[in-house]
Amino acid sequence: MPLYLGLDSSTQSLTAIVLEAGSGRRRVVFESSIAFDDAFPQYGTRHGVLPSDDAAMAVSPPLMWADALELMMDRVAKSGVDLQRLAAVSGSAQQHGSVYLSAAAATGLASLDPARPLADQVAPMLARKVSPIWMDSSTSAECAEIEAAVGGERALAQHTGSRAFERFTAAQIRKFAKQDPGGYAATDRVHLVSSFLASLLTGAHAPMDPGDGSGMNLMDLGACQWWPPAVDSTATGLAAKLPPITPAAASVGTLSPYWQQRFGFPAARVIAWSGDNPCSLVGVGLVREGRLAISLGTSDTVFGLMREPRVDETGTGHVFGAPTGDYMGLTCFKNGSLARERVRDQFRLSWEEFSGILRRTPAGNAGRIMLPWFEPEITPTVLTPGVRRLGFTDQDVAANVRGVIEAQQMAMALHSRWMNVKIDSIHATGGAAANRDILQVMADVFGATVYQLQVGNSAALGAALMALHGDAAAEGRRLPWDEVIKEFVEPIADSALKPNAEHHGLYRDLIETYASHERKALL
Ligand code: XUL
Repeated sequence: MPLYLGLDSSTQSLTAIVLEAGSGRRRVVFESSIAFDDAFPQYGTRHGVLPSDDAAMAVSPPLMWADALELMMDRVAKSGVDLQRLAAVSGSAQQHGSVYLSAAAATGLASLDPARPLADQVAPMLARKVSPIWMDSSTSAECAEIEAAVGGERALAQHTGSRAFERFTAAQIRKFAKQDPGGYAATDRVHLVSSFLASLLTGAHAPMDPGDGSGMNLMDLGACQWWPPAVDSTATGLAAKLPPITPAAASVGTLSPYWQQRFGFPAARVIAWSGDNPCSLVGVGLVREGRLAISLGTSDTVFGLMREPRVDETGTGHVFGAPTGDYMGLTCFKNGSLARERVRDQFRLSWEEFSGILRRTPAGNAGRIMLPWFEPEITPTVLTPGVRRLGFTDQDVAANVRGVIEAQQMAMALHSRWMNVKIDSIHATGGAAANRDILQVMADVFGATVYQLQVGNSAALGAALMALHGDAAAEGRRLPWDEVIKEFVEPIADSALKPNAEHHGLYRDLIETYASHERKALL
């Protein structure tokens, strides 16, 4: 019975899931995570990011991701799973982050020495030591320049699925080319985190998939190819530095001799990696239109599958490619776990105490509203952070706990209206989805039934399921996505949280108040 490995390189950790899938048996046989800060203190990251005095800057060391990949492959090899049954590997990575490789990479990747650690051999291939990641918001000038050059934000959004966003790769590449022309000239290939890690597995430059490619402001959504006006407006000579785009979940090679000789892996197929949100779409079972998923992680994201690429007229959301070959709408909020943890830590609460407060306090927080911008925010764009508390102080424990949770849920409901998805149910995922008191607020705000999923690591699970789908496709078998996810993506029995009609009515009004405070705060 074949095995499928899914990896997820997120902001803070690398997770692996191995699935066994054959006739009559489908189950997870291995699951493990490595937290970057703990496993690799030598890089000095905090929550996976290098500390910076500038709140707008966020970069991470790509060598740390290579180190984690090697450590995880070692763990998988030693886990007791029968490696020879491993048919395919795929992966997920935090979106938008870019890795800059020099011309040395083409030969370097193909000749990795199995006697030596990976990161030591990747170091000489880097044209830039750090990778700007999705938390970076330092590129407003570049966003404006790119939009102006392609004919405005609408033109960019119509073609690439998003207006220019600070964290999207085009603006990041442009900033690098402006600030370090030498480093940019020495760059032979710009990878995303996903295609970089896939390249390390195959021992050759891997292509990108449309799901992650659409997080760059460079890809034409309809054609799933680079859009020349955006590419040419971003930086000189960029077209020659971008990898090709491959269809979603296509086979891009096999595990290179490095992995075979160093850890005893077979030449398993490597299926194109994608971004964590496209992977989560599959990992939470959104292979059909009509449901919404909400991931409560480092970032909070709300997303749904779309058959057609409907672009957000309000300019807050994104349209990405989906692993199924469809599209997905997504809105991303930076103040996710970090904001929840800030409130919890300020009052020295345990999560149990935090939940207890949610249970004891009335829905609607007596009309009090928080704008939870502890960090610079992506949706709406808030470059200078600052929490606004309307009707309470920063010392009021109960008002702050309820305030942050209600604010996050109302912001998600408000800024996902553009997707026009009829929401009857929500699949909740990510670390904080374990907290049923937070999910009850979600159900009440959205007026929809919320389900918890069995697997917390939806992006890694999605990647393993992409490996399963891609492997079948490469062998000429068309496996419908409903079949792919069967038994792996089931909501937890009895996990359904139904909305309270009275509370929902209250939130319907409060959202309009929230929206008007948000508008005023942004003036
Ligand atoms: C999505 C986004 C984040 C990252 C987090 O646009 O920026 O969700 O993908 O990993």
